[in-house]
Amino acid sequence: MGRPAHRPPPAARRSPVTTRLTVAQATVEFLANQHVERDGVRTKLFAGALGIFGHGNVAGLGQALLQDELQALEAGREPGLPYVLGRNEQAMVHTAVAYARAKDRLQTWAVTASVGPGSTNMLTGAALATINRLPVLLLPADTFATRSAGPLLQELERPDSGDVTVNDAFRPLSRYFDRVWRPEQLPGALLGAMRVLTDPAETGAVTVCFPQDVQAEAHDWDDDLFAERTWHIGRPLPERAALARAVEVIRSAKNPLIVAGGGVHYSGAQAALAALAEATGIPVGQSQAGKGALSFDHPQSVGAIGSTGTTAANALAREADVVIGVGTRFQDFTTASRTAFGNPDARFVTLNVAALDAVKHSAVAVVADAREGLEALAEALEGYDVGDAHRARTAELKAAWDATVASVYSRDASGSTGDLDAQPDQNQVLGAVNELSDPHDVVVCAAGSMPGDLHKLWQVRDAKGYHVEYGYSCMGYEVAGGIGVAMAARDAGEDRDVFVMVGDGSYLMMATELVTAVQEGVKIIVVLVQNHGYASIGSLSESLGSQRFGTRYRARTSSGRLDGDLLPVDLAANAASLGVEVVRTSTRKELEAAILDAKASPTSTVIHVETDPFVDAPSSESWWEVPVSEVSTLESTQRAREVYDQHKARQRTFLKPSETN
Ligand SMILES: Cc1ncc(C[n+]2csc(CCOP(=O)(O)OP(=O)(O)O)c2C)c(N)n1
Ligand SMILES: [Mg+2]
Repeated sequence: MGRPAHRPPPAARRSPVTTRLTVAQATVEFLANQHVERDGVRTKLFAGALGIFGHGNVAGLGQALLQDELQALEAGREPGLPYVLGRNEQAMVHTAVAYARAKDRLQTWAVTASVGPGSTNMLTGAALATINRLPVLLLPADTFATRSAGPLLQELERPDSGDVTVNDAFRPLSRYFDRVWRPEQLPGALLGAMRVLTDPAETGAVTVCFPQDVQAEAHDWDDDLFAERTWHIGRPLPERAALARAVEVIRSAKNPLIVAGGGVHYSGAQAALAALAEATGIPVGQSQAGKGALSFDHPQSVGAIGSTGTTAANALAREADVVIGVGTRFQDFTTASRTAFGNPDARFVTLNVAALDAVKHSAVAVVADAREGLEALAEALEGYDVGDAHRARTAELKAAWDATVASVYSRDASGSTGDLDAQPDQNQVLGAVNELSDPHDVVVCAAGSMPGDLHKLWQVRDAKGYHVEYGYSCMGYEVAGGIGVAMAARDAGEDRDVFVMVGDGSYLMMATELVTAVQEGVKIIVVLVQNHGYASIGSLSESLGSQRFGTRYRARTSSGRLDGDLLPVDLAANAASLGVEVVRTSTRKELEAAILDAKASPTSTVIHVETDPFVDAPSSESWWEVPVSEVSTLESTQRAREVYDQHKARQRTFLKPSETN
């Protein structure tokens, strides 16, 4: 008798081939087999796993990573998920995120931490990743799913709930959050995590929590879970009608300005941006994440924009009738707290892969990949030109700013360098590093006074040459992030020195990863700027009438205040104790020699520079909103409030729809 046609033949109903592994072993095996592809180039999604072990992951994921490493050694191949030991969980996330940024979000790391404080140490890193739209996979350990021995060491007990753990704090910071209570949930959790990590519009911190008993539990896994899998990173095309709306607004512009953000880099859209700017003459200002989208000497590049912008970009922003955002979040530093764009009738056209960003400021939104969008715009704008007058104005403003940079870098019009035996101020420190580094070297920074100064002054000559984390501006990112950038360059076979610019405050917050750099043989050059406290917050405090209160590292005196001598702190000795080369410099000549020596050295160096904290960078002719006390007994505060009110009056709402303007 024949088999009914609708019944599949027996072979297709075969039971799946399974392998018995722990949840942790299966996770490592799965992650090792994930790949990404964009523009025909395919790479592994995970460069490896950063981790610190403790109870919660030492026996689960720790055992799985050990097994992976030993099996690879035996087989004479690379581990599926190479393991790197970090020193602080927050720092490990910074390293992973910096790596992902340097790799244009095409590769990242998994980060494993022990239960409790090891895991919650990663919260700051999670926020940083999500805010900067950079992918990282966090694997916090969690309390027992079985609750067999609760409460555990480091377990949060709540009288109102039995299923909340400290890891629930990751939920608002993560773009995807899951917890694997049972082995059967693992495939869905991992696939969901990969989808978000590799989606350009959704990416950020992705958190999958692993209860420690579940990590060690065995299960028969369908082998298809471990098949090589490729996640294709999309380049969404602009919708035709949206493009037409954008083109109509841009064609009406007399003096438009482009604001380039990090999305230009992540999309690899630098050449498309340059082509559009050249063809139309539209000048390009850059956010912190977007800096380097055009080389500093490109005729249409007017450098940094906003609170820490150049006078060139900010003058053009004040006058612009159409502002074209490309891959930018329009954060307050970029918009000078919504005072940068001075024309009350300014209209916005925003190209962004994320709808969240594309619609900001009531823009005519084009939701698309930056490269695809720019190429489509260039084609549709054929024949449009800003005209000779606007091109000449751009060139004139740009030349004036370049002269300002040359003068604060201490190179006057005759090329004279000034007194090289003097103590450098911070502008001269940046100038020395800028001029003595190679074009393809990378400068890394995150918090303090240097990010703003770098944004204004640094002359970027290579698209990957500028890496300032200013979404979260997190003190402590610098050294850890520098290691991520250096590892990314190493893995890409690129010869780049990485200059980590770090203030004494940030250094004290987290210099721990210098040890990791030594362990891994990763070379970074740390320029440690010693100004005995918070120059940035000190000058902000002064401008707000708060008299630099609590911003100097000074001894407490009998007056009860922190106004005594400088503290007997020796950060150079501290760095040397962590195993790196250290050079102390107190003059510009010594600094320049140290930079060249550090470049020539194969290992990491910390260059300790004493600087004058009271020499500021040149003005941006801009503002940043930090509210000042409305009432106060202090005259300094009252005066600052008056200035605040004047600026505040210039702030715009951007509620007017650009389309109907
Ligand atoms: C983790 C963290 N804490 C606090 C701040 C607020 N903050 C921003 S800059 C700064 C001081 C930085 O001091 P330092 O690294 O010495 O740089 P400087 O201001 O002297 O250039 C502080 C406290 C921050 N950005 N990140
Ligand atoms: Mg300082």
